[in-house]
Amino acid sequence: MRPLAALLCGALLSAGCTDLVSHGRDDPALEWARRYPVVPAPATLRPARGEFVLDGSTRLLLADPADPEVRSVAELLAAPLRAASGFPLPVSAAPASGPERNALVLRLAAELPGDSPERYRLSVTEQGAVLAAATPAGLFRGTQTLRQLLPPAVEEAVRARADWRGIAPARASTGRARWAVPAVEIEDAPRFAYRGMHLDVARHFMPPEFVKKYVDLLALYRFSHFHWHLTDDQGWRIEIRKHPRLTEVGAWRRETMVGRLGAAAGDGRPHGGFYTQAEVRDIVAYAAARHVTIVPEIEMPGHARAAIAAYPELSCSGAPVEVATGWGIHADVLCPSERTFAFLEDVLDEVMELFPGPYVHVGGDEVRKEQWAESPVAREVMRREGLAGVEALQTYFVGRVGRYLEAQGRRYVGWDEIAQGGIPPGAVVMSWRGMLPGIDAARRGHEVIMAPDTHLYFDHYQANPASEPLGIGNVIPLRVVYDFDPVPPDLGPGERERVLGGQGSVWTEHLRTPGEVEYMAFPRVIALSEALWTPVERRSWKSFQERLPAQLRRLDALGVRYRAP
Ligand code: TNX
Repeated sequence: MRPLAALLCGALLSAGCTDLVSHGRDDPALEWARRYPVVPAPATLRPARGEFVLDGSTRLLLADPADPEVRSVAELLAAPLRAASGFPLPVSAAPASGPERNALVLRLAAELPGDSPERYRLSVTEQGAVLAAATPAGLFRGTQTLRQLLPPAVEEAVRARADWRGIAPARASTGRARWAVPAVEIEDAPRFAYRGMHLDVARHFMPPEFVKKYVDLLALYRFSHFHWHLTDDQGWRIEIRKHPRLTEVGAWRRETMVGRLGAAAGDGRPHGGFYTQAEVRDIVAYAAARHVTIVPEIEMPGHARAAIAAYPELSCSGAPVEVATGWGIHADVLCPSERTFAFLEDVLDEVMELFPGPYVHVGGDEVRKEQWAESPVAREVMRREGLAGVEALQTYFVGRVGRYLEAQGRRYVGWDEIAQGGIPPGAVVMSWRGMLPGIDAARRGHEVIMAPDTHLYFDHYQANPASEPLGIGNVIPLRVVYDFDPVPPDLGPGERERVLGGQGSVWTEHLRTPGEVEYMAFPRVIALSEALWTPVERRSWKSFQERLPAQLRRLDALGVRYRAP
C-alpha cells in the first residue's frame, strides 16, 4: 500500500512535498513516471507543479557564447525545435544579471557537485529553464533529457532535418503540439562512463545515413560510445588509402548464406559496400557533435578473411581465398609475420587519423590456430620470442599491436579471448562470453567493458523464436536487459572500479537491412541505457514500463521500426 503522503504528492506534484514522496515510498521513480517519462531515469528528479510554455518570444541564452561546443549544443537543440514549433528561438548571450523570463539558459558550471564530466542540472519552472553542466558533454546530455520532456512532435522535425531521413519510412504526423515542458528539478550524472552500443557493418553493409541515424538514437538515450565493427571475414568496410585492395576486393562477396545454420544455402546475390574516408570523417564529426565517441574495430588475427582475400600474403600459406560467403569461425587467420605487422600499422595509422577517440578495438575473438601450428613462420616467431605455444602467440600478436597503439597515445580494446594466453599488458578486455572473463580480467588488474552474450546480444531473439524473424542464440527479453548490472557482486572494492561500463552488440549475420537492425535493437537499447546510466537504487522495472510508451511514440516520430513489446 502506498503511504498517504505519496498519494497526496502524486496528485499535487508540489515541490514542497517531494521529500515526503522520496522518503515515503519504496519505488521513487514510479510516482513521476507518467509526467516525466525520461529514459534513462535521472539520478535525482524532484517533481514540481506547473509548466514552462514556449512561445514566439522564447529565447535561448548562452552564458558562454564564445564557446563553439556550447553553441553547437544549443543549435542542435534549437534547430528542430524551431522547425517543429515555428518559433524563432533566437540564440544570444545571456545578460550578466538573471533570472531571465521566458528563456532557456545554457550555462557551463564547473562548481556542480560530483566528478563525472557528463553531470548536469536541469531546472524548469513556469518562468523558464536553466541547464547547467560542468562540460559541453554534460550540457548535451541535459539537452537530451529536455528533448524527452518536449512533445514527440519535436522528433518529426529532427527526422525532417536529418541527413538520414531518406532511410526512415513515412509516418503519420503526431499532430499539433503544445510546446510545454513540465516544471522539474533534475540533478543527474551517469553511473558508468562507458555506455556503448555496437554495430556490425561487415556481415551486412549499412549505409552511412543509417549509421548516423543509429548514432542519433544512441545520443537520445545518452550513450557515450559507438563501437563500429568495420571488418570481418565477410567484408572490409573502411577505405584504407595505402592498401586499396582492401575495399576493391575485400568489400565485396559473391553471395550470402541465408537461413538457419545447418539448413542454410547461398542466395546467389553479390553483396558489399564500404565507407570512403570522407564518409567516415563526416560520421565521426556527426557523432562528436552529439558527444558520442566512436570506437573503430579492426579485427585481427582472426575474422580477417576479407583482408586475406585482398592480400593473400597476409596469411601463413599465402593461398588465395575469396571473401567469406558463409558464417562461422574460419580457419584463415593473419600470419604473425613482419609483413603482417607492417600492414596492420599502416591500417591503424589511417584509422587513428580518422578516429580521434581514445580507444581502438583490435578484435581478437574466435581465433583458430591450426594454420599457425603448421606454419614455419609462426613457429620461428614462437622460438624467437620464447613463446610456449599458439595461445601465447595470440597474446604476443595482440600485445604487439597494442604497444603500437599505446605509443601513439591510444588505449586498445579486445574481445575476451585476448586473455587466453595471458592478457597483453594495457589491454581493456571486452567480456562477451558471459561475465566470467571480465571478472577474471578485473581481478588481474585490467579495465573491463561488460558486453555479455547472455544479456546484451541484440541479435538474439526477443521473444518466442517460433514467431520471430531468424536470430542467433536464445531469447533475451527486454526485462533481462533492463535488469542487467555490469558490476557483478563477485567483484570486491578496488576491482569494481575497473568496470568501465557495458555495451550491447548487434551482429548482422541475419540482419540485412536498417529496418531489421532497428527491430532487434529497439526497444532493448532503451532498456540498456537505464542499466548503464541510472544508479541501481533509482532503477525500477515498473517505472520503466510506465515511461516506455512515451519513448515508443518518439521512435514512431523518428521512423524507427522497433519491436512493439
Ligand atoms: C560471436 S561476439 C562473434 C561474432 C558473431 C556472434 C553472433 C564475438 C566477439 N564474435 O563474430 O557475429 O557471435 O552472435
